[in-house]
Order: sequence, then C-alpha cells, then structure tokens
Amino acid sequence: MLAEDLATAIAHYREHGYARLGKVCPDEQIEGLRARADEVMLGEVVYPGLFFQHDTTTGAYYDLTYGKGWQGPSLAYRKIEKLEKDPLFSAWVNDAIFRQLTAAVIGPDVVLYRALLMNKGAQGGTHLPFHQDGGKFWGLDRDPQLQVWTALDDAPEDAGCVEVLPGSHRDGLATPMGGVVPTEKVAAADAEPRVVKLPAKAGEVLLIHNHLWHRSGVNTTGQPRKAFTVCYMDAATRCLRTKKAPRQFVRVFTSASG
Ligand SMILES: O=C(O)CCC(=O)C(=O)O
Repeated sequence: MLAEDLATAIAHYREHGYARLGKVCPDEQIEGLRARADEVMLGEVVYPGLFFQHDTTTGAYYDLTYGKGWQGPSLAYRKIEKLEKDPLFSAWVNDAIFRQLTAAVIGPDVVLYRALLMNKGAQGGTHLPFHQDGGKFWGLDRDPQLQVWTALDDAPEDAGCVEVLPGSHRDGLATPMGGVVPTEKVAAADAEPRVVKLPAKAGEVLLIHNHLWHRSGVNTTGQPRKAFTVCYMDAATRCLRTKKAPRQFVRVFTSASG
C-alpha cells in the first residue's frame, strides 16, 4: 500500500473513527485464513488456551452464553480469541503494513490486546448492538485506540456488515464500564439516521477506533461471514486486574526490530 494512501486512511480514521484500507490481504492469504478458521472451529487444528464462544440459535445478543469453551465441531462459533497462537493468523497480525500503520498511530512499541475471529455462520449469527471496545471492563490503565478488521469472507450489508456512527469516538466512553452503549444513549444521540454501513469484500481491511460506536446485524445470506479483528496497543499499557496475575501482552512490533 502506498504511503500516501495509508496517510489518507489514518487521517480519515482520526477524524471519523473509522477508515477503509481497501483490499490489502492477497486472495491466497485470505483463503488460507478462512480455511484455518474453519479447521479451528471443527477441532482439526487445536491450540491450548484458545477462547471459544458459540453462537445463539435466536440471533439475540442477550442469549449468548459464556465460559463453555469449545463445544465440539461446529461452524457456528461466534468468537474465537487468541488466534495469534496460529502461524497463519500471526503472520497477518505481524504484516509489514500493520507495522507502518501502528508506527504512525501508536508508536514503535506495540503489543496485542486481542486477535479474534468474529463469525456470523451461514445459519445467521447474532445481532451485535452498538458498543465501544474499552472502559473498565477491559481492565487496562488506558484504552487502546486501534482495531484492524479484515474480512475473511465477503460481508455485504445483508451478511451483517460492520455499521458505525461516524465521529462518535470523539465523545469518549458512553459509560465508564465501556461495552454495549445503553439504548437510551443511542436514542439520545439520534444515531439511526447517521449510521454508516461498511460492506466489505474478502481481503478488505477496516480501521476502527475503540471508542467508535459500532455494531453488526445478523447474516441472512446463507453464506458464512467471517472476519478477523485485531486490537493493537502501546506496549506501555498495563493490565489492572488484581484477582488473577496481570496479563502480559504478546509483543508485535518493537523499535529494535527494524
Ligand atoms: O465483525 C463484527 O461484526 C464486529 C466487529 C467488532 O465489533 C470489532 O472488530 O470490534
């Protein structure tokens, strides 16, 4: 990607809270990631310590269940975290384009908060309400600012593409906890008429500010809608949790590594 195109995308992300990088992941690499995601869901490729959340059958966010882990082979897992353990996903996380991007947005020393699959299976997936990815719920001494979302399958509007409220990142957190934006705040912001839908083709990348209000609907296409989303952050960020040992974050880029 040309340096001036990246700079234009970063300027858009800073102003509006999101940006399109275009189709920056080559087809062959996307096909590998898509196949690997299926292999992980089906239990054909296994890494200890992955986080799995299966999807609902209702499409309702509040029907999601937690803490069950891998529940057997299924292409209807909604979320799989810690995919940096897989060499194909790790290679994409560490791609040179993201070194350039994170150097400009975060600085030279970068760690991962998370690298996860967001899947809306062919059976429909689940409605994801407006939310922000930060706040006390994340347990950090500062909120990360940069998420990189890669479409592994085509994600047209009717597959439940990402939808955003432009500029909403500039108002900070809607609640100190972060996460789902309360419905009364969504109504008060008169969000609906200002929502921008971001349909994407496989291999396209979106930048999403952690404080941007974003959401996605259910998938009515009968085809899977898989995406891989990575949250990068400054290596100086500290985990504040006290019930367990504080998290140590996986290093991605360092000023020393050239
Ligand atoms: O893929 C989606 O539906 C939503 C992704 C998302 O919320 C994120 O990347 O933070």
